[in-house]
Amino acid sequence: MSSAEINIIHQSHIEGNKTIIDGISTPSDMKSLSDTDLQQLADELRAATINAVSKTGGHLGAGLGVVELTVALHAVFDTPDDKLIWDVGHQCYPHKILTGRKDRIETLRKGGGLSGFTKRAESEYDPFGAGHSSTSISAALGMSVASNLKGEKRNVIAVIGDGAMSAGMAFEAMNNAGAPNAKGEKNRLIVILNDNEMSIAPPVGAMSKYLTKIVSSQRYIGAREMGKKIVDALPSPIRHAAKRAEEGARVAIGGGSLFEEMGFYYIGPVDGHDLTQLLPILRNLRDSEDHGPVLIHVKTEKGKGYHPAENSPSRMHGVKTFDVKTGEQAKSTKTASPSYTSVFASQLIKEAEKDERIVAITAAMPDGTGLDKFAEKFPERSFDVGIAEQHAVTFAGGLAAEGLKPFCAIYSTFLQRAYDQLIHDCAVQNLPVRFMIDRAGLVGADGATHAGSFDTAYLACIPNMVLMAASDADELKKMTSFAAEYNDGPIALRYPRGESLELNLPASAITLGKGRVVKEGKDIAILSYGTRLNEALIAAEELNASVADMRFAKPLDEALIKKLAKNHKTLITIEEGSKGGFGSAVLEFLANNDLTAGLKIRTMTLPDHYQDHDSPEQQYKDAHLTTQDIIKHAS
Ligand SMILES: Cc1ncc(C[n+]2csc(CCOP(=O)(O)OP(=O)(O)O)c2C)c(N)n1
Repeated sequence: MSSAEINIIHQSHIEGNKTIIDGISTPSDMKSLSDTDLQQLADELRAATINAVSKTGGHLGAGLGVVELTVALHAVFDTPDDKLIWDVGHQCYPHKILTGRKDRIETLRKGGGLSGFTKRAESEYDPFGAGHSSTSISAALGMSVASNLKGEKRNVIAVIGDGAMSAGMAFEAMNNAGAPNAKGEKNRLIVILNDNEMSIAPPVGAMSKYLTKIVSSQRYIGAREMGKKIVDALPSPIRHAAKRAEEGARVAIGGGSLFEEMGFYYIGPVDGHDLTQLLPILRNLRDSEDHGPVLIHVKTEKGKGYHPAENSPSRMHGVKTFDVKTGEQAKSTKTASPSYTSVFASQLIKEAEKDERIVAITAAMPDGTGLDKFAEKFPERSFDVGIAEQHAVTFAGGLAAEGLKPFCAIYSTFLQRAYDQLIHDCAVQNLPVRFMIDRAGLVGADGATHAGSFDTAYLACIPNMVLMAASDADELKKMTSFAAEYNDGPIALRYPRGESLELNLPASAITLGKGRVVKEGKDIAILSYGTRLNEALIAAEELNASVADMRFAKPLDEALIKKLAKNHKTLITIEEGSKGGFGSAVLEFLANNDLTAGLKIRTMTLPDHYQDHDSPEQQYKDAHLTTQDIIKHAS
């Protein structure tokens, strides 16, 4: 669809011409539509999605790729009684439009508005919340088993991308789903593999190659036609003879055999933009009584139907607001300073130029972590392992065990997934893996599932770990450099999302476990760990307080804490992290060393609840981490 066509559809909507989408409040309104109407609905849904995201920003390409699939699934199945689970949830905007949220779609990712992912609290049509990838098959299997145990009959459908399919969890779930239960039966489950040959970046690894091979095999295309005829001709429910016939065709060409071997009934590849293929297959599955786990391999194109997104799927994966006609995204008005991500990446490149043992690892986020720049410079020393954080960390452990200096750059929220690998494979063996923890702290519009709240708390309790947090761009450079030098065990460095600050504080070298006093004052001392140093300094002007940039949460600068406790009446710790992190460590040290007598102590952390998506400014206010909040805590 060209931009002009999108505008025509959108314009006719604005001008009050009757469109089909106007009549759809929930999927039940789609049941009376003919297949031709459903095609028209898909075109309108695509235009509505593009127009909404052009105003809100957010995930674009993934949603456009599943417009027809979304229409087909809601037309055929009886949601919300049938359960539809979108993996990651970033492709669910068209689903939201069809499931009672059309009128609020332009509030996406804004404070008080719709979430950018699926969310149980938001709608009964979102039976399982997401944000992190590769959870859908496990959740769907759980729901399918629960239905069986409760004696209820329903369809449970997981839609998972080819990128998400590369993660260990997806395989664990398929391994479980493909095996018979205690009664010797397999659970009814439909997995739709949405293969658009893209993750955020081009997908990596053998799985991706395997899927490409299935789709591109000449022999298979012939068989696909045959498969389609058979599927079209299938009586409902699917009969064993027909099943065997189709299976024969599929086994002969080998397509999908990996899934077959895992106990799934493989159907595909199917053109995911062709309703004449999708609808009969889904209807047959819905009507068949006796199917176990089925995998439908659907081939789609990311950004489908919108040329700027088709041409640049990586750039249009997540977008700012944009001009529908040109696809041009909004530029920030002020002169932007470099992001913390790019400050880290540039420094790492400098370090790697000096030390050839430095290697870098990303789990499917080369752009997001800045390691795409590193890969341009050092392709052989750079590793994108796919959406596989657990593997990334243990792989880094292996590299470190052989004397290399791995920098494993993973967002705080995604590192949660590799917790055991971090302890068992790195820390217990004291292997010097460098964890570069991007997006540490609040993340604005991405909301609770993506907030980097917990890393300090979940890392500070691990023996052998060293934890640092950067308070500005200069500190991030120095700490990256320090991490490159430090070779005595695992070390983590946290830094936030967004544009970097330059606080222009006097130069001071980084020493293991040492903080620095950046302002001398009286009575009140603010101990800042990481990003809130600027707010602490502004508050300290008004309070005439001392400020320490503590730099390390582990090992703590005990001498400095002791000195500050002795010379002040009030100690305030502040960090952009959950309870149980830096502030707790300081409190524990003070209590265990009888340093609390006569001292007023306050710990400022993120709140003990999940913060929804909002502007960063509002999130800081809601978290009570602003300058004014520091002043209030002092009184
Ligand atoms: C555990 C985890 N790691 C990384 C991400 C970041 N992420 C969001 S979408 C995405 C790509 C998903 O690719 P795919 O499953 O193929 O879906 P597509 O966007 O192509 O539709 C990634 C890596 C995530 N959401 N969860």
